[in-house]
Amino acid sequence: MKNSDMLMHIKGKSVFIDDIRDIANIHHGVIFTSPVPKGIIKKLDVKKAEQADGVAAVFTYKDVPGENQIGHIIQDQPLLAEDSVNFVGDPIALVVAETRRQADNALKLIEIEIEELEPVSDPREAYGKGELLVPPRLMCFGETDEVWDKCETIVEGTAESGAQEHFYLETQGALSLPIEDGKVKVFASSQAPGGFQHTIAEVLGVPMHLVEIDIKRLGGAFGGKESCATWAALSAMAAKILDVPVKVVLNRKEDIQNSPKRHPYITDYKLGLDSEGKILAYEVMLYQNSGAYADISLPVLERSFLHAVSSYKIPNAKIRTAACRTNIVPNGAFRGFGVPQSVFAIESAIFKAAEVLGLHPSELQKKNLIHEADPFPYGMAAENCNAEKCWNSLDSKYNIENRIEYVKEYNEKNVLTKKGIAVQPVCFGVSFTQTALNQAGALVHIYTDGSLSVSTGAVEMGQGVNLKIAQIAAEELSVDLKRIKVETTNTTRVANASPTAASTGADLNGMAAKMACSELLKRLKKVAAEIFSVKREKIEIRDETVYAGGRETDITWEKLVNTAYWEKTDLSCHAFYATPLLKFDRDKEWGRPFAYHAYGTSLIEVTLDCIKGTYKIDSVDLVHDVGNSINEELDEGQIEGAVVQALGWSTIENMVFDEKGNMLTSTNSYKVPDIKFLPEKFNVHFLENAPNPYAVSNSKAVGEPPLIHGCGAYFAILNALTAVRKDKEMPSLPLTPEKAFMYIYEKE
Ligand code: LUZ
Ligand code: MOS
Repeated sequence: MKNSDMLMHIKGKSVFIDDIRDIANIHHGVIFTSPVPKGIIKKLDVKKAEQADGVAAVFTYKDVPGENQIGHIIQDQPLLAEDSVNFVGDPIALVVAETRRQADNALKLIEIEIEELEPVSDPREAYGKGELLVPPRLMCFGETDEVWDKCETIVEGTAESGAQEHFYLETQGALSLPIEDGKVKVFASSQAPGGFQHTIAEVLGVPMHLVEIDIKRLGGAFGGKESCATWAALSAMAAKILDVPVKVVLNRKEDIQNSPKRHPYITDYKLGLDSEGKILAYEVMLYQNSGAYADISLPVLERSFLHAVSSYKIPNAKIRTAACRTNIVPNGAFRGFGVPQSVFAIESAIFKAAEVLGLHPSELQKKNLIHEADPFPYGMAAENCNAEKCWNSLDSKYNIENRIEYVKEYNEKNVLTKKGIAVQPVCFGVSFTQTALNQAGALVHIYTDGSLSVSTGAVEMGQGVNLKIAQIAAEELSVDLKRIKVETTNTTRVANASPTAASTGADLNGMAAKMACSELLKRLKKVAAEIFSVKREKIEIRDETVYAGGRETDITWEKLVNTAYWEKTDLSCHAFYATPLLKFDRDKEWGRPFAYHAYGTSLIEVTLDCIKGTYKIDSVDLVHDVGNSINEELDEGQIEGAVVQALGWSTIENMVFDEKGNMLTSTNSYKVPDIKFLPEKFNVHFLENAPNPYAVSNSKAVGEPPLIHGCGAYFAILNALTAVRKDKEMPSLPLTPEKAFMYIYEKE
């Protein structure tokens, strides 16, 4: 079953924000941003810009009608800078003109004087200066301090990972229309209709009902459109004040420089094992480079915190986190949401321990996998634990030991090239860690011709959530998929929607849609029961036909719907779903933050060119746990896409900042995996017979969990590098060909 938008995408007929053009009097906004990482604004003069050709207005913070604030977790981020700037790209003014080019030209006429202050770009340095968003968090599980004496092997080290750019095809943007009576309608490229509506209403100083957000689809998001409402808020503000439609769409360079990235982390770890290779204790400190403002950094860090032990059973753990404020772009959500950084830390520790013990890391990984009923450090026990099932399934298909043996033999025989191999287990908790966000609404209409319209809070961003929701609705009602239209995501139809995030889009909104359909089905059955004078329980609807007492009748779906209408039946239904059982106590760092976990195991093999330091990813073989898949083609696509995104993060996607925090990376220097970079062999298998009782249709969330597989690429390359020499410290991630080259050649 193909993604319903696919044909339109290919023909170029799908509509994204910047495709909406034929609106009378549309104006274009361009943002004037800070050229320095940190400073005090001494003078700002926009007069010349205001008088430039085609310019309708130049807005500064003084023009903001409501609150000049977009921080939604910590109120620390002005929409437009007042007296200080805190990163290169911090918005200072908005120029609105009749064309984008005129706005660009006027931008150059803005005069500014800034007194530069000493910026911080390193999270450890920020930590030292007390520049923290909130006090550090600490989770203690077991008796970590007491068991170090009992450990046979102890390794310590630092793992450092870099930023990542989302590189969605559609850049950030919004188009706002003034509607009568002070209302604005905002078409936004946003994962968070409810959140953006809230922020924009505050910025405009109006009640939320005067802001309508409407979202057709996004050209990719990956978390990058989950939190920061800057662009939508600016377009809404300009539209409201000028009473004209205003579009603010970033070009690629602006998008890379000014929008949130995946957080760079520095992590200090200590791992202790007994004589059998069982992990006894783990201690880790995660320094998050949060950037200049809080954005959604704290939930990201909380997810890192909760995934510190990844897929492993660790009886004693001490986990610490610090959200460090620096002067780089405020970082935010990115598929995986803090988990990859935590996984990188513990896998680095395991890799190091394996080196000390002269083993392949997979021996330690396998020995320490989490099992059924083992507790995570936050108290929740692994339930329906598929960690070992995934490992064994992969092993039965690819014989992990043989593959490692083959690599060893290859490396004994070859000097110019070396192979490397890594196993990457996956264990990913599904649910928003802010428990209350695990809620969703759906509104379903049945029209008198039997066609249906489904609205939910889910945002389609290419992941196919609309198709999954349509499938769920069609199955619940036993009607043809073609009868169902999934509508735009609109705040007037579904209110207070959580962002489509945390991999929960289909879980939450699919369940709400199912519940609404189930209620409608009940009403229709009541009508049928009256026609045939039987009890409602005797009625069944199968493939658009009514069965009464097990017998087929001549009442079709269309006939039934029509009859129901004339019987004055309500053919619209709203339903609400909130994930049950969740609770988490942040004082004790204890509870059940997740509805369930998704598991997987992968095997990644690479070949390293020992002369050039370049490498090739030869193969990725993996087993991943999607429960009962709602749509296998979509799930396979999500798994492949997520894996490739993490292959990029681990290897070639290198965001470079100078020591002041200036981003040196732009469009021409940021390399994402292309088709040639992809592994020649890429085998994706679903874990079989693994229904999940905790989500709709026994499925499992698939958006983020499989991303973790790709982190194994770093360790596969490192495995090859250690076949060249063993006297070097682990390089930071991404392990670019440059770093591999230096690893091979650099004198100690
Ligand atoms: N967003 C969020 C997320 O607000 N909370 C989460 O726990 C989360 N997890 C993954 C991705 N986005
Ligand atoms: Mo969020 S990283 O969009 O799930």
